[in-house]
Amino acid sequence: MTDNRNDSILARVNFPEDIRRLSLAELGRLAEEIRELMIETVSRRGGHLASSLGTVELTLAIHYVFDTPRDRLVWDVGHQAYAHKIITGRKDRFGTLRQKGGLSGFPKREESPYDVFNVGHSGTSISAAAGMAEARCLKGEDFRIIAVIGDGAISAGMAFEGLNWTGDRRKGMIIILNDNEMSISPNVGALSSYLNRIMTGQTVSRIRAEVKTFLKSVPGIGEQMLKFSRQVEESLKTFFVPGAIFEELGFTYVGPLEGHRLDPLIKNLENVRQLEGPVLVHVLTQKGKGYHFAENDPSRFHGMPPFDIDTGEPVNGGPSPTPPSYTKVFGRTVVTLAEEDPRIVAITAAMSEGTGLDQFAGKFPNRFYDVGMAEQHGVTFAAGLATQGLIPIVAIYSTFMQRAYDQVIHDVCLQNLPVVMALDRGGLVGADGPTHHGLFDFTFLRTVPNIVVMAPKDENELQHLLKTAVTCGGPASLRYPRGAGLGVPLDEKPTAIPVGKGEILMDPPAARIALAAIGSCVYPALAAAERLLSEGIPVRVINARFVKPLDESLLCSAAEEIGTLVTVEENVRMGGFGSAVLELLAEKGITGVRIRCLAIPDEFVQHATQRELRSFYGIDAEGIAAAVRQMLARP
Ligand SMILES: Cc1ncc(C[n+]2csc(CCOP(=O)(O)OP(=O)(O)O)c2C)c(N)n1
Repeated sequence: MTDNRNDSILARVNFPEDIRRLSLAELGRLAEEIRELMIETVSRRGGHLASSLGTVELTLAIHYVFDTPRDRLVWDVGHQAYAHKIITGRKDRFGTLRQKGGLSGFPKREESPYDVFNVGHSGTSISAAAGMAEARCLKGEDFRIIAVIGDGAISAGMAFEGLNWTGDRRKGMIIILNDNEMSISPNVGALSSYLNRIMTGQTVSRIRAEVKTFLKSVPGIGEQMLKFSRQVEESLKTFFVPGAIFEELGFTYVGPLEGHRLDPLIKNLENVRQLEGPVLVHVLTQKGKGYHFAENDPSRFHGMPPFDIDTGEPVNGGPSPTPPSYTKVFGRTVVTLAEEDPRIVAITAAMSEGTGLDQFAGKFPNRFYDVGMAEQHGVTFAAGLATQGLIPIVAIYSTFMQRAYDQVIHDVCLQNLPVVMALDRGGLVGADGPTHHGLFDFTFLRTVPNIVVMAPKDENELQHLLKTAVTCGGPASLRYPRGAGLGVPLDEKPTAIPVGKGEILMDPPAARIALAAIGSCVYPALAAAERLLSEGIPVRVINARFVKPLDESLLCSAAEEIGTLVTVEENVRMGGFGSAVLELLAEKGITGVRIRCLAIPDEFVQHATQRELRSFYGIDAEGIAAAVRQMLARP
């Protein structure tokens, strides 16, 4: 490994103070060695490679110039912070990246004093840094604050809110805009186009051309003024400055700087370090820099499963071609439904591949909207579309839908608009950890009037519930898990299932217990029931399908007939499906029923594989069977 070579620079580097002793040439070599370590590790462990490859020099330059951790370095999203981890005391543990008990894939305060703010969702860095700036002032302290935000993340509403505040408060703070023109896919939006014009120098040239045309058009004195303006062009520089938009908001704009040239980057940051007030440093980087497969296909290498370094192709542990993932089946079904119904439109918040909407985008470009990393805008935008008779499907990961909760309540449900919320990555997502698990959506959605809340047991039912969602005439949410489907046969045509209708999947005579499961827990419940039956314990298995409205008669009759009920879900226990069943039984006055709710307890779930986590929380077949045995063993 790089680290063990005799001439390795990385071997000598553990903390930022070590890099502050290096020459420029050594820093350059260190950057290469860090890249090698990142590529080698991510090829084994999977992770966010392309973004981290793009920020190696920037990371080195920041730690070289600033006195971290005394100076506070705040990352946005945090998927680009691998080099930061490597040079802040975690090099030796880097091989445990995203493994159970190992390093998190994101900055995490519990992990290191160099990680000053936990992160995973976008757009938080400016507000967090602004809070630190106010605290510094109140406490009479003196340190610098640097927020690093991508050109994708800065399109989040929250980032704009942070800019608006920071520019006005005028507290010293440095925002580094890491501009690689990419979100996961190529970036979208007016700000992105603006940054692109700055980068290519078009803004400066356009303003110059416009001024020239204007001066020429002034009769008589125009030509003279033009000559004069050339003479004073130096002093007019402020009018031509790129990044004027940030200057107008109260920032000193510096850039655009080349993000892979250490010498000028360091010199510029040293100058920036001396500036007062809010500063925005615009740095141009290349996503995937230094690994040609990632440079050529940065979207694919944004988040990679383990891969072969020589071919750039996923190896075992990567997504297998069969069975198709839930995401894929979702994407295909949206296309099928849209072919039948021209009112269907689809929206993503910068995740067209991740949500499977890329198929739809290719087929119906005019009915597809990528709103950027702007979930709140996406949901209200969908509501607007729905008021005009369209049926929007908003595909957003469960965890990111948390951002748009008020929009779901106030803009969609209050007006009872037919907006479909397709929540991919519902439940435990695995290695991305606590910022990314989708464990709250049953709870936060089922409390909102008008909405139908569903989860399919497999990829075939996903098709049918999606059809149910687009035909139910009001707000609907549909959540499904990360990863491959179960390989069940897929019906040719999606068919709507009556709203609120669950099903009984297994009903042996003299059942001693009823297992009511939903979504990804249905098959594990079935497997548990089969195991229990073979031990002489007959179990009724219910696929609830709907968290809201519940299939009241199915659940109440199971409780009354059998008297012992276990609910199973991949959601927090509080307020989830099990809670809904408890509320139902209480409301119906059904007493004397023994109930247990298997779900995620009141804690944040750390990173590990989905399998490890399901086992740990007792919602896999084994855990469910054990819970049933335990329940029946008690008098
Ligand atoms: C609120 C939210 N929405 C979506 C995502 C998923 N996501 C992670 S990184 C990313 C793109 C980030 O682009 P940018 O900020 O430009 O950083 P880059 O990867 O290009 O360095 C997206 C969409 C997220 N982390 N948070």
